[in-house]
Formats: sequence, C-alpha cells, structure tokens
Amino acid sequence: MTEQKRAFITGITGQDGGHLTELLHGKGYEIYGLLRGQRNTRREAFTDEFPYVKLIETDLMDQTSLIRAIETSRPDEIYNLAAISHVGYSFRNPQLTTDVTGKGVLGMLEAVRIAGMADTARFYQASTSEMFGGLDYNRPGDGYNEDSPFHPRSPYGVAKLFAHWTARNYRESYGMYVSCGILFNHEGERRGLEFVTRKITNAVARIHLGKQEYVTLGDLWPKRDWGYAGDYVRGMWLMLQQDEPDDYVLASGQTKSIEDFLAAAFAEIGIDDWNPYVRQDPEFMRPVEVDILLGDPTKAREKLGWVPEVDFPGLVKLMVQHDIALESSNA
Ligand code: NAP
Ligand code: G4F
Repeated sequence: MTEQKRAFITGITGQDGGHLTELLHGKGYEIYGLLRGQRNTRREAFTDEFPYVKLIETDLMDQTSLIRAIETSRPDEIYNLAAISHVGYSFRNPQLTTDVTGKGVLGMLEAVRIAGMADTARFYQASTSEMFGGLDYNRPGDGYNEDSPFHPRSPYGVAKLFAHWTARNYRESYGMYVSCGILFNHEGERRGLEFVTRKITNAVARIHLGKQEYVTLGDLWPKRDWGYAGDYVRGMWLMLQQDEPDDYVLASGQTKSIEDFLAAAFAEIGIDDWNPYVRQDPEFMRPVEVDILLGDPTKAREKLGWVPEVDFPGLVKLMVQHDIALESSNA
C-alpha cells in the first residue's frame, strides 16, 4: 500500500487554492491549509466547502508560526499560493505588497529549512506573467517563455520577481526541490469579484436578471492571455511530480483585450452592442499598464504533457452561466 501524500497549501482560501484542494483531494492527499484572520465565520465558510482540510491558523508575516505549520503538517508538497495578488491594490499598498508577496516567500522557504524539511519537501512558488511587463522591447512574437527577460511594471510584479529569484536561489544554494510556475492570467467561477473577468461576468449576469444597469471599468484596451484556473492547478501539480525541479510557463498561447472579453460575455445574454452597458472611471486605471501579455507554453506541453482543456469561449461561457445561476439564487 502506498503511503498517503501530505500537502500544505498557503493561499488555500483563494481562487487557485480552491481548485487545487479539489484536485489533490481527488488524488487522495491529506491536505493542510493556511487560514489567516481570527473570524470564525471564515473558518466555517471554508470548512462547509472543504470539511476534509486541516486548517492551520497563521499568516505569511508570522515566521515562528510558519515554522510550526511546517512542523505540524510535515508536507511532501508545499504549494505557496498566498499573496496580495491584485495589481491595482499593490499600487495603493506597495510596502504591504512587498512584505507579503515578496518577503513572505523568503519566510516560507526559511521555515522549510528551519523545520528540517529542505531535503524532502517539494515547493511550488506561484510566479506570474506580470514579471514580464508587456513592453515592446522584450516581447517575443510567439509569446513570453521561461527565458524571456523580466521588466515588472507594478509593486506586485516587482515583489513577485523578488520571490521568483529567491525561490530559484534556494534551489541553487541548498539543493531544495523548488519549482516556479510562471502562470498567465487564469480565471473561473472561483475568481474574486475584484478582478476584471469576474467583475464583468457577474455584472453581465446581474444586467441579464435586471439587478444592475451597467458596469464601471478602467482601461479596456489591455490584452491578456486568459485560461481556466482548473487547468492551471493541474499544471502546478504536474510540476511537483517531475524528477527534477524547474520553472515552467503556463499559458493559453492566445491574447484577447478586455473589449474582446466584454463582447463574448454580453453575447452570452444575447447583447451584441455592449457599449451602452459599460462606463469607465479613472479609479480603476493604474499609474502604468501592462499592455499585452501572451505566453508560450511549449515547455510545459512537451515536458509535463500539460494541455489546457478550456478555451476562451468556453471560459467566458462557464463564468457567465455560473454567475447567472448564482445571482438567480441570491435575492
Ligand atoms: P487570490 O484568489 O487573490 O488568493 C490569494 C490568497 O493569498 C488568499 O487565500 C489570501 O488569503 C492569501 N493571503 C493574502 N495575504 C496573506 C497573508 N498575509 N498571509 C497568508 N495568506 C495570505 O489569488 P489566486 O488567483 O488564487 O492566485 C494564487 C497565487 O498565484 C497568488 O500568489 C497569485 O499572485 C499567483 N498568480 C495568480 C494568477 C491568476 O491569474 N490568478 C496568475 C499568476 C500568478 P485571504 O483569503 O485570507 O485573503
Ligand atoms: O483582472 P486584473 O486585475 O488582472 P491583472 O492585473 O492582469 O493581474 C492578474 O493576473 C496576473 C497574471 O498576469 C496575476 F499575477 C495577478 O495576481 C492577477 O491575478 O486586470 C486585467 C486588466 C488590466 O489591464 C486592468 O487594468 O484589466 C484592466 N481593467 C480594466 N478595468 C480592470 C478593470 N481590472 C480590474 N481589476 N478592475 C477593473 O475594473
């Protein structure tokens, strides 16, 4: 009989944490997750959905309790998903973002070493396409790959780049099994309402049901390489099943503007001209934009056998239909 594997997930209450928990539970893992904050209602809401997860109360900013969390869970695999992940928020709170999204990763890696797990635990770091920055000069025609130069354009991107290089440094310095997934935007029914895709699909659902008249957004011209989060967490897991640690880009290989997303989402409710339903407000614009992101997932396809199953139309449909059902059941 093979022994049950143990995973420790930080950021388990976020979008990817939910998808990853489902995936690992389906594979028979014993799952530990980091829960922060002191409110019982958060614990109850999480436990309702994932009763089988063992929650450990701590915070990426609390070094001693992170060490204790690793000692308690003794994980075979650590998925470090916790971060302040909203780019707009990071401009308003740059120091906090640097501490959590950047230095927090250093704290996790040190906790693994101090807990004596550096030789056994495999570590996944959630790196991001935001590290590339989307400028003309470093943009290869067929998309960013693992060797493309970085030029982050936000406090979030800069913090993630620190985290990315710290993770690589621990791999090189201490021989730790640390893999970084450089993931392009991935969305779905678990996406927070503060991100543009979910903000749009939720508004489209509410407009369809007569609960809302319009949606207020920022810039509509930036382009993103959007995929489905369920596909991307499968890629994270695959990365930690390889003989050697490495870094991989996960992306769809297609790029679409926010206008494209709006058109596809409104088409789901039979509206061809979305303009009357969209307003713009500088509040949702950033001091500087990442104009265009396009990823090249060739390495992940060839080495991991990773192929996404949900395409752009499928993603938009899934999100709009989910939000129509959700908003229909909420009074
Ligand atoms: P998300 O939904 O925003 O979830 C972020 C998670 O981090 C939440 O569980 C949050 O906990 C936790 N967290 C925030 N501050 C923390 C702290 N001080 N201590 C402990 N936990 C803390 O993000 P996601 O979309 O699932 O993304 C997962 C990871 O992948 C993030 O690192 C993100 O930056 C990265 N990433 C995401 C994408 C994407 O398109 N989704 C692409 C590339 C990389 P609370 O619930 O308590 O706030
Ligand atoms: O949905 P977004 O906030 O995602 P963004 O900035 O691309 O970041 C996401 O993907 C990254 C991977 O590339 C992750 F690392 C990161 O954690 C996060 O998950 O914004 C997408 C685009 C931007 O150009 C933004 O300026 O949509 C534009 N936008 C226009 N109106 C808006 C809005 N973004 C948000 N959040 N809200 C708006 O009203």
